[in-house]
Amino acid sequence: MDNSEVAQVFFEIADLLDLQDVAFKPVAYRRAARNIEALEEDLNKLLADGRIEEIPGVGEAMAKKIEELLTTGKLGYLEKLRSEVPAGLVEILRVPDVGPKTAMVLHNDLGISSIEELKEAVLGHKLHGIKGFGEKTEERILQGIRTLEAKGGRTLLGLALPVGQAYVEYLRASQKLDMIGIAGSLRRGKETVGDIDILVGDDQPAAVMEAFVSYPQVAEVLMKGPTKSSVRLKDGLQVDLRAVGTESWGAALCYFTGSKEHNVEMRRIGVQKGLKLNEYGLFERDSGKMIAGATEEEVYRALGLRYVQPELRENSGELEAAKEGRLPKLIERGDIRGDLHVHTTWSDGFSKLEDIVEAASKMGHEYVAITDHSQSLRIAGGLTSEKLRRQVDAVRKAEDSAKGRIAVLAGSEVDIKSDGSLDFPDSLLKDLDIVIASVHSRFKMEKAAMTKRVLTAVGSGRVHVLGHPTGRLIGQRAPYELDLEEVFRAAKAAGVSMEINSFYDRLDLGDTNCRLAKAAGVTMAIGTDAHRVEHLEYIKYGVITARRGWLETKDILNALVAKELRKRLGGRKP
Ligand code: DGT
Ligand code: CA
Ligand code: CA
Ligand code: ZN
Repeated sequence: MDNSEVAQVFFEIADLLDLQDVAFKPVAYRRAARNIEALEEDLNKLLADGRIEEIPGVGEAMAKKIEELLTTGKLGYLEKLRSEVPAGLVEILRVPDVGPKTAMVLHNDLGISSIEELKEAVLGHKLHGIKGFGEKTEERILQGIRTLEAKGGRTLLGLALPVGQAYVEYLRASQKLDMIGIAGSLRRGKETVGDIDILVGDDQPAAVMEAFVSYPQVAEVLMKGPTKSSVRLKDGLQVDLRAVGTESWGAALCYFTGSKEHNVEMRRIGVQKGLKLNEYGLFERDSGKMIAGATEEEVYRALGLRYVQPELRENSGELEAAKEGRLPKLIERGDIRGDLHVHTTWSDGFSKLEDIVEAASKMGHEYVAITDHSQSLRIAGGLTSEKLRRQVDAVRKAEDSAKGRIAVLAGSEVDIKSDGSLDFPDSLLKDLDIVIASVHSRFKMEKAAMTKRVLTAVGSGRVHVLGHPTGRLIGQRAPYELDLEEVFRAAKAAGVSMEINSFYDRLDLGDTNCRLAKAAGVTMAIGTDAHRVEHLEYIKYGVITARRGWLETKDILNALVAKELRKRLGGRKP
């Protein structure tokens, strides 16, 4: 067992004691757990030296428990506590606003011992009768359950990244740091993250730790140590900070970027070469001499590998590719020349067409496609044929007003109806510069029917892009039943691109499916699905997703210059 595992056990003990309404002890266990997490040294080493009781807050009784955990990997006391408290009650504590007291009342009065049962009771208004519980409490608990379900305890990339970047900028500026950056799953660009990890290279990090816990957004300091601290922000996000010596910056950045699986494979490659890799550096096994560690690049090089971009570090073939020099040259934000999916006040957007065009031009786009909804999608203000005709004129005018600064494509995000037909007649679609076809209704069709529906649209000869191809909303709505492989095959044959919808609750296609689509020879179109000017920036999340899908410039439709794009879009329309 390592330090963090022992700390986890102590946290669990504290929860279990809370549920038994034991006084004082939970606080003591939590304090000890935090101190263990903050330790510099390995507990196993402290045990060997007989120094366990030197840990602040750890007395004789706790020291014995730590020893039992380290030597046997188990703890009798924990097992006893677990047997005394109904399984599931600990889980209920994860619901925001439900503390141990509430959990015990719910259990004793209503026999509730799982989140599932709690939800049922709340929906059935069973909490009403209990003293101290009212409608408000029910509402709050239900809200809490929903939040928990939606995120699975994780936060969307698009919500976490700005928070992490602002935190890093605050530390960089106030502490004059050059070695600072985001690590963990956030650096890898995963669609959701468990927490935010920040790494600092600094030989005297005391002031950095102080500044970290003093950040105005901090709600609670979970732990503060000389090289490690951890906070919870007001919005609920947890942020971990680690500081390492400057000579270890690269090795530590590798280590704390992960993924864990990538790290394991890196260490294995090291072992084969007689080397030892950890967060402090790369060392010769026999002499202990440090041979790399100041930069990530030198760590990879010393292992005989090309540099692996963070988005690829999932142990899904990137290390073999790095060894053989066949890593992809990943698409970058700067390679993207325009946005292919934008809504305006003509349908359900909040920004005017003219403002979108202006903003897109300002951010450096060579083109922007205006793609409002089609007539069937009434709740989203879908355009009638006649209104779309008028919008095309407005788009041409907006382009003229831009005086060559930006090309404006007249398009539509046209509904794929349940029989696979498109929501506008051919005669209208053929006059548009770009057509995105999307499913927005009847999500629950069976796989065969849904696949046929989508294939009909893909094969219509009128469609350039299949919009948000799986329909999933991260943490909220599962993808619809669809044979994606068959869709990819048809798309390749018809020259239809798959969208990477960049809105951070969609990211659709996601990373894995991007990779599959590329393997099937399909190109991707990155679009923001912006509904207001500010959303245009979300293109970055589409780019990150594309990178996680191993995509290169040639795989991306909107990496083409305007002229080439027009040729490609026009070329395949009959
Ligand atoms: P998350 O936060 O669940 O989205 O995922 P990560 O990957 O950010 O994981 P996190 O925050 O627990 O740890 C950050 C990185 O630190 C992780 O990607 C790899 C490294 N790391 C953490 N714990 C371990 C460990 O026990 N073994 C190894 N090899 N690496 C670890
Ligand atoms: Ca993390
Ligand atoms: Ca972490
Ligand atoms: Zn849509």
